[in-house]
Amino acid sequence: MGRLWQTSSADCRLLHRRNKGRSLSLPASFKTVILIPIIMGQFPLTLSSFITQKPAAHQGVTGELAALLSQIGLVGKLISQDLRRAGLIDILGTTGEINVQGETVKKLDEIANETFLKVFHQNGLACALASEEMEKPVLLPENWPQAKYMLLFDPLDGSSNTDCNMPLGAIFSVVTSGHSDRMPTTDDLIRKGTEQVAAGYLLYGSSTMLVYTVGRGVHGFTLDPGIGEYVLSHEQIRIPTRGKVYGVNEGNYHKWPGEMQKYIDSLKVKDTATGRPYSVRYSGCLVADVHRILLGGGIYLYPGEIEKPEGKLRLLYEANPLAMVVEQAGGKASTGAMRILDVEAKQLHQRVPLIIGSAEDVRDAEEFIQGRRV
Ligand code: FDP
Repeated sequence: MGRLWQTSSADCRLLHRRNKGRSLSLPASFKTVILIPIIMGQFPLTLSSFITQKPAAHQGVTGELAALLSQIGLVGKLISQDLRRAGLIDILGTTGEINVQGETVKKLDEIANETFLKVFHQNGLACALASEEMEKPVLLPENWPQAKYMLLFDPLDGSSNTDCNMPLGAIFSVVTSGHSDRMPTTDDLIRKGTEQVAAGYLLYGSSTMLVYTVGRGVHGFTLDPGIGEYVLSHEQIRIPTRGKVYGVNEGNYHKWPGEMQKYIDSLKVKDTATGRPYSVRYSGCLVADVHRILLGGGIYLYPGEIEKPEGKLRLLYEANPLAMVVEQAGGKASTGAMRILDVEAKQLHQRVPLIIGSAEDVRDAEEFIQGRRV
């Protein structure tokens, strides 16, 4: 099968001509998944073939970075397999532990974290790993200096959705170690969003998707379970400049500053020019909510609160990678006061307010939050 994926479209046409009129003794699934797209001229582009066949979209991407992205894909395959059977194999519920964020650890949080660690221990592609689930990063001196990349991730985003079969995700950010003369330390992982070399997410929804950017646009791949490969389904995603949807946990309304309340109130007022009132869509999974907005436009907010101005979401492995993806698709990501990617990172598990989505919607929100609009 590996060879067949490398077949050029000319080869495919030849294959089709040769077999015209003859019935192929191949399983039905093989014909549907592989031959029909070939014959119809829609040869599916897998993740690895996309990276090699679209050099313009991947300029500066080294072989190791391409391999790293495909290993994130492997993590996605392994975790989605667990998620599909989660209700049957006693991996739902909590472990009884509390993580570094003060949150209850779900069994699936632990499994997802372990999966990232095992895959990246084994492949030797990263010299440091940091995760939402671990107070301190895992440094891998055995991989250094060959591996220059460091990976930061939220292994299972939207954990409150685990027990009710709702969407989940994982978010990742890739930075280079920055020093060729010494092994990186924890401090080397604490970097500004603008220093990311790649970022993206896995979405476990009705299908599993890998969406990433290496700083030259955003591409989305859907896992085809029939062939176990990620196939290009969304090339060069562009976010609409304005949407009709907002996503926010409105149960927190009375905890927000007045300016934030006014912005959310404004979204409910009829206005034909901007398409208001907007609809609310909030799943409790940041990846799923941002993915919807990336494709259809609109705004996602997890704002700061009067008692907790830093908000809930983490800068290094949630806000920064999603900000890079959304900006690369033509959108904006802001704290309300400044661009997310310019926020000075001071701590590994630093929190930050996040307002992300269509450029015009984020601009409106900033104007309200900064008191320039009432
Ligand atoms: P969770 O803690 O459940 O893993 O990562 C934080 C996050 O999920 C986001 O995925 C989600 O959007 C948000 O928290 C949900 O928080 P609220 O329950 O406070 O709305």
